[in-house]
Amino acid sequence: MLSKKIEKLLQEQIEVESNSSYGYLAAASWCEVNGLEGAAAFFYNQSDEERIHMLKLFKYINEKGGHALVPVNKAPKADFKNIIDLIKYFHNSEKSVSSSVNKLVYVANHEQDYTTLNFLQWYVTEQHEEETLARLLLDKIKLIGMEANGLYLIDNEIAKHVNKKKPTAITMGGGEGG
Ligand code: OFO
Repeated sequence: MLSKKIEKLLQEQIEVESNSSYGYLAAASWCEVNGLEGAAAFFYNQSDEERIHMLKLFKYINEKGGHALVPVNKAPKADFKNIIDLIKYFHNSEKSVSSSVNKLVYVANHEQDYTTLNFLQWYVTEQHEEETLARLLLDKIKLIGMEANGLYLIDNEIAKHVNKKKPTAITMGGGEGG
């Protein structure tokens, strides 16, 4: 059984992951309409991954006797000044997700809920990887700069980080129906 407090925090984390998923979907769409195909593929993939993070929380809450609820999403940011602005947004978003995961870890530890603590370790590792990736991309694209063919190189650089192991709308190909 989950304590009321832990269930509430896990439910809030569902919202956080869902908002990330929609935020990255909006980012993917912005990239696509701005001719950045590599970055679009990357953010479609990120969006799918965040949805999976959300679903893991659904399963966990329900398995522990709680009731996971579908969250109401905030309208995601749809417009960006440029690709650097977008990657900054990605980095800030990951930092904020990490803080909410850390808060959950703190409370689970305090309540001696070791099952939840164990479950959360996966999120801790994931956040470390995603924050590192966001910072790496930000450093690299600042280094490349947007002059001359910079935007083309940036797009290729981001495309290298699409996680091809997991199926997404992009890697599955479009227009194949349900
Ligand atoms: Fe959910 O992995 Fe980052 O945000």
